[in-house]
Amino acid sequence: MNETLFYVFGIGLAVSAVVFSLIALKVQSFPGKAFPLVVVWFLVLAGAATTFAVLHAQEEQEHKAAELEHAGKEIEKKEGSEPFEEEEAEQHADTEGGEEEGGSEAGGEAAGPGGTIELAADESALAYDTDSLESSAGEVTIDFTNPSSIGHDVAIEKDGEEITATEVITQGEDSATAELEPGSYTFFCSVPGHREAGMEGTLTVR
Ligand SMILES: [Cu+2]
Repeated sequence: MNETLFYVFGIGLAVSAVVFSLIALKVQSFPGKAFPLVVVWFLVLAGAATTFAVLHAQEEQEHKAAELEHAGKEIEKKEGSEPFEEEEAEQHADTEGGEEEGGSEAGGEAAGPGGTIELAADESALAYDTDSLESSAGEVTIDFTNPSSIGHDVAIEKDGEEITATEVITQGEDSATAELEPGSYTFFCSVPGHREAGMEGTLTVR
């Protein structure tokens, strides 16, 4: 609106200048007595054109300010939504990690570093030096020491099924190795009567 009025008064000003110049060229006495009127006419046109030019500039500034504000709000919206997306991504990653951990347990594969467990028999009694062993899953080796002259061994079983066992030895050492997945196993001495006498314990594989 202000832009249109600016052009109307601006063009009016230019046309007036040309028209008055032509009149002045043809009519020697012009402007003569009409001079104040011509001055007022130009002042009004110039003033109006300037006013609407300023109003138009203000309108443009307001328009730009509004655009900037709108853009700012969009940026705020985006910034506001980003943390949520990141949280979602983190939660998703956590879930995946949990699935992977669960998968290895349910998969039944002995994935892991495994390790070596030390176990010894008592020198005189029908007993081991512990009834509780622990290992990480994987290739697990049991290093068995028997300082007694009574023969002993170490066997590992799960759900009543023997997985591995050392030789029955006296005053010596032997080892047994097996791929073990996480779970609870039983270790025991297979020499008749020894397990019943107390030579057994629990091997926990994690
Ligand atoms: Cu034994």
